[in-house]
Amino acid sequence: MEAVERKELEELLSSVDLFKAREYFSEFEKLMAYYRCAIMEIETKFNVLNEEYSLLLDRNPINSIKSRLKRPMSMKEKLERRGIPLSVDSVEKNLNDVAGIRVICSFTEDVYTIAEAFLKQDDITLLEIKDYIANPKPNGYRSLHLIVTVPIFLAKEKRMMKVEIQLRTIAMDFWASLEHQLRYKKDIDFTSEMEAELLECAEIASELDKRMNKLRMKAI
Ligand code: 0O2
Repeated sequence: MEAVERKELEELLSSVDLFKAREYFSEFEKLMAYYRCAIMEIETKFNVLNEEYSLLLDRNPINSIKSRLKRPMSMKEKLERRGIPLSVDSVEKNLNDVAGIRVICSFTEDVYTIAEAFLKQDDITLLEIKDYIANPKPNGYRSLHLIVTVPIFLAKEKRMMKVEIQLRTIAMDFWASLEHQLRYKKDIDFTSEMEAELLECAEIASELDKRMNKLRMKAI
């Protein structure tokens, strides 16, 4: 656990009974360790697919993979927003994105090829799919979102863990990363002109994906 996360968690627990707090803390740490294991399992699956497809295609369909555990404060905010009581059990039951993996692909077609091959694996169960590439969000956000369960094998048990996977192209990731930075920068007033410009940028990024794909087709 990183120092900032530990500090936030300690802050969260400072208001409750100390004995209980210690108990919650160790339960929470255990759950986070399970999520880290799930991230390792899923990352390996995408790395394996990238190896195989790079032989087939003579190029890497996956450009990079990033992963993160949701910060304790974000978990608390999300549960509170939905009016769900804060507990270790409710984190596991109600949050789908505690473990998050982002798979950045070279071309739009790669997103679907990799997602399809991944979802065919018999230990993966698809809980939810949101195709924001076929149906972009009104602000221009594009990505393919999957919520899946993956088993992790512990010393004495097998546990099914939920993981959120976001697959997108380099251009989609460029837009989403910068949009996220701008949106969450506290000293920036997000005006409707900025919204409109961001939407235009998302369309330019999408056009770039299409043109790069055309070039790829010519190069085959
Ligand atoms: P963070 O910090 O990335 O974790 P749900 O999570 O299912 O309860 P929702 O809104 O239905 O809520 O989920 P959705 O639409 O699948 O989006 C979840 C995540 O997708 C977000 O997580 C972002 O990572 C990403 N995302 C969705 N919309 C946008 C967008 O407009 N811009 C950017 N940059 N990212 C987006 P979090 O928890 O919001 O943030």
